[in-house]
Amino acid sequence: MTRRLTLAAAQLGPIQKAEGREVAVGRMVRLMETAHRRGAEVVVFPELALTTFFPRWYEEELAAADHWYEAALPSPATAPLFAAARRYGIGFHLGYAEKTPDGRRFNTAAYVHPSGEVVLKYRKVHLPGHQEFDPQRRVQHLEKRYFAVGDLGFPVVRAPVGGTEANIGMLICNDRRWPEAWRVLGLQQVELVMLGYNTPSLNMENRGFEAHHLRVFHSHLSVQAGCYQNACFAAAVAKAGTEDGHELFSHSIIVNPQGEIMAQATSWADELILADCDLGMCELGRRTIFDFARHRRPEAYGRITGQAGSTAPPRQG
Ligand code: CDT
Repeated sequence: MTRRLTLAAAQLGPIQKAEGREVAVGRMVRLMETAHRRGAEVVVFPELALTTFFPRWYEEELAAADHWYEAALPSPATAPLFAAARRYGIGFHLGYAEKTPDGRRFNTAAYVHPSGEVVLKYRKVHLPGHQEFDPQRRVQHLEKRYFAVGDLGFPVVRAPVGGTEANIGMLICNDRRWPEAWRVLGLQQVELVMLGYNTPSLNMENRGFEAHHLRVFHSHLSVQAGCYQNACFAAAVAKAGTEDGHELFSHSIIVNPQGEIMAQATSWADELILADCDLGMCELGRRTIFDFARHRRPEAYGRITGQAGSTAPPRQG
């Protein structure tokens, strides 16, 4: 069955530390207007889209970082996005830092229907980086300091998107590198994965050389494999460019259930890419090579949930 959706990935260029949310939100509203003119029904914005990638900045006291978080959605700062969604009849995905009323902090994404209803919320599970200041690193990556591990699992909901309905799910940045996360979505027949990222162009850990061109390759490899192996579409959307001297790569993509790239950003700035997605394409993989009910062997996968770290096999002889 043909179910068409015109999907837009709204890549953002850099947001500097000194820039307020109104700068980012103004740029995002302009992207939504362009998306509307070009016929998009859903717009996907990146991870932590409202501010600079603040986990690169160390604060001794967590409270000193509170100004990076949203206490509610919509908040006064994000209200113009909700108004634009209503005006243009477009649903949008937004990545943001969430502080709950009871003081917990999450790296969160929400999908908002044009009516303003938050239809789906996801809190990032795979938090990369470290908790304490690391003097060995060239740039800090303090997600484990600023966020708790997401407590919502990997939810999928059937939601109205554009003129149709789709099974939608989300991953956030580092999650895209973990096949387990994709498979939990695939087991719920996800059809569209919305995914934002902030990924440094260079490995900043200073623990060995990683060829620079492989950074983008690994990102695309993960998203294309995730889509193919779980028979779904994805919009993987960057915040890109140089934020206060620190470079994030771009290369946002929309991928189909065959793992093919349908559209790719070419700049390191605000840029809209679109693809016409036939959600019916998800059925082929789901009914054939990735018919999970026929072919999966969960009885052989115990280690996947039984242990986190790898262990070496015992020595023979
Ligand atoms: N934001 C985010 O998750 N970025 C990570 C960078 C890893 S380096 C600590 C990523 O996987 O792209």
